[in-house]
Amino acid sequence: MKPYNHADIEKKWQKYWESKKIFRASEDVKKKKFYGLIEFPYPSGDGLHVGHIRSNTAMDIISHKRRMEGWNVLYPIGWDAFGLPTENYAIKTGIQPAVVTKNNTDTFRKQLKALGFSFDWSREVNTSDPTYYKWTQWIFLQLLKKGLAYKKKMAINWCPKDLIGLANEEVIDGNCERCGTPVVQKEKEQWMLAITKYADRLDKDLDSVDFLEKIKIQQRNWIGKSEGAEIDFHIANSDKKIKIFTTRPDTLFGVTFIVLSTGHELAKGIVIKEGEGIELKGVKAINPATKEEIPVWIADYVLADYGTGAIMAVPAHDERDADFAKKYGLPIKEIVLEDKKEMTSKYGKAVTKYKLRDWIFSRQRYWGEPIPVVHCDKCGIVPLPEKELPLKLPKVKNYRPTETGESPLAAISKWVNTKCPNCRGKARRETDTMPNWAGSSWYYLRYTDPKNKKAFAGEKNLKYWTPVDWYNGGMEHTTLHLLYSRFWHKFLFDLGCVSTSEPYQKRTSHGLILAAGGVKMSKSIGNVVNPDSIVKTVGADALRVYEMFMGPFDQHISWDENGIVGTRRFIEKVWNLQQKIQPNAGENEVLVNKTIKKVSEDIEEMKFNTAISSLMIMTNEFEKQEGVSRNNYSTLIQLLAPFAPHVCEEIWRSMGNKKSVFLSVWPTFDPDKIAESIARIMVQVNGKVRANFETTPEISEDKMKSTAMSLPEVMKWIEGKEIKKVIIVKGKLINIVI
Ligand code: ANZ
Ligand code: ZN
Repeated sequence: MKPYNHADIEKKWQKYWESKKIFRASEDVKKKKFYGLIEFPYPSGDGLHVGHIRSNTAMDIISHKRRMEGWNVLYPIGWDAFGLPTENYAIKTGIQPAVVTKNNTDTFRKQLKALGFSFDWSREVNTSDPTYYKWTQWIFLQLLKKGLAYKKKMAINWCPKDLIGLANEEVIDGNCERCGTPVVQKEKEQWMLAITKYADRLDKDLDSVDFLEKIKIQQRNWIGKSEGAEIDFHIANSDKKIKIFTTRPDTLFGVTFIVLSTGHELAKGIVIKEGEGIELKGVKAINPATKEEIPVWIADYVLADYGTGAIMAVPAHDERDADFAKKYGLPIKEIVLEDKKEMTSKYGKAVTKYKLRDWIFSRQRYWGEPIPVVHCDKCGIVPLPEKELPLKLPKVKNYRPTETGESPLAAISKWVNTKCPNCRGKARRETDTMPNWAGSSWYYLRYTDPKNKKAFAGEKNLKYWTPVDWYNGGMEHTTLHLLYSRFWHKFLFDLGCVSTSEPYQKRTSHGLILAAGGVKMSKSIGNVVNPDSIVKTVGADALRVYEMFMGPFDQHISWDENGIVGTRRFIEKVWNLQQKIQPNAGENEVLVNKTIKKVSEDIEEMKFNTAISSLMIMTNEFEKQEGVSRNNYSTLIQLLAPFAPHVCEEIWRSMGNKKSVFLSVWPTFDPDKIAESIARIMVQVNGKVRANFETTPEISEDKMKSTAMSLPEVMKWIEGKEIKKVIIVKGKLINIVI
């Protein structure tokens, strides 16, 4: 047996897989398809982060398992390449962002390839490539046509020293990230996308998808659907009225005053101090239920852009109204609640409001998709004809936004001054660019047909691959990217371009990898782990296995150097077992069947750490045996292959197999072989079932007790409580009495 040389093995099989196109996906209608997706990386100058490796490996494992189960798998990769860091780097160095991006993607590609991910590299996309953003611009034009893209005066973050508009992420504690000057708000016309038109469907359709509950909750809260009523309060001695929004029409008899937001039209020109209120003197509103005249106040606890920007105050039932009433000596009236429905139909109109706001869709920056419209004095805003797409970014000398706050594109008169496509008269190009969320809103569609020149993707390919079957990504994208792309997808669905109304059937999320000590990895602290050096010293397989073993996948976890040493040793053990293969060794049926079951189920539930630990147990058991059957060892290699692809491919082939281990069939287990060896223990707290776990029927009472008490679902109930009694029915049930 050769010694385990990870460097040679890893290079060898990476080359082999690529040349044999093993992981290329095809639109094979005879096969069932699986589309697994990870969030494509932003190719920053820092190179690949160990966090990328964690999420990529997870979906790689799932993709491999699916392939071995006979599915036709698409696992694509690309670059979310427009964005601020690249642009800021260009400002600093003068190097063109396109060049910076090329260098960075080259580095990322090399790093990802060195980890052996089974991406279909032939489908690589890059959002900053004109052949890609042509279609981002095309989708924008469709939104414009349908009235879903519009211009509105909005406040932007403005640094009065640097004279530039700042993105939200460049404002740190209210100050400019570059110079520390307090940021002010500057009014500017912005492009907006009317995502609020889809608020109802974005909320409701969450019922039809398999997203983690916490993801659904976050999206629902963000959309903020609220069912209530609008009620008119007439102004005494005037034909004017104030429309309010309430979720509590049942409290109408307890209304003792009205509060307007500072942005309300009746409050125009009135300035108030933060946190304070002022009465709108000489104006009284009439409570439609009691006919009483009540005062009208202005205060900033009422938001201008929610509901109607005005409320009916019920200090007896609402805390903020109560605080306000006490502060300004306003009456508090106790009442009996009425029936909500009745009150709504008698005084108001039933309405649904959303917290969601329209999406600000322009930036005064260079490195983004140019918005494909021109401004004509005669015709107004005129979209570019589709045949003129892509509208390419011109080269500029200076990447800094201009001193008026316009994008650097505004300074290139040759590019800006153009002809109106409508009247052929003089016109100016739009100089705003799209935000970095544009290209990522539809990239998963482009993967299905990345080279298509006639459409963003062909109908057949879209129909075959969509929806994405499983999308894993960061929790931080729940209310931005994930929501934005659901919106675009629904819009494309309405246009008839895609055949499903949701882009992603399933969405899961990973925890972050932190530096040792639980702090964020950052260049300035110098605690960033460099994957390249780990791949070099212990190998990509050891790194992959470590990242899957380091802790529960959905939790944040700190880096631990020693852990890598441990996983490397595990891989060496598996390697050395080759010596133990004996033609006449017995089969360890119970262990093998149990491990197949455990690993198969754990992968589906993203419990990669426990899957690996059962493979470690299997390996240790094999080590103790006098010999290992070829059959049993093959199973170990197949189960481990998705985690540690290179070393398993090497072993598999040196066992005489002619084809890749990934073309072999995923092992299945025989339930009869393990039936008697598994017991499911119910865990009760005070007689109520709170959890259960699987074990062997022979488990000792002590072990039953300690296992039950260490389950998080149980700990929650017993923590800090005195345990009075523990009742055990061996092999069946444990009841903890507190
Ligand atoms: C009377 C009332 C009585 C209210 C009561 C609440 C409790 P959600 O669920 O968030 O939609 N509200 C309405 N518009 C507002 C605005 N622009 N700024 C701040 N508050 C506003 O909350 C709806 C409730 O928030 C509304 O119902 C209104 O106060 C207030 F016992 O009306 B309620
Ligand atoms: Zn014109």
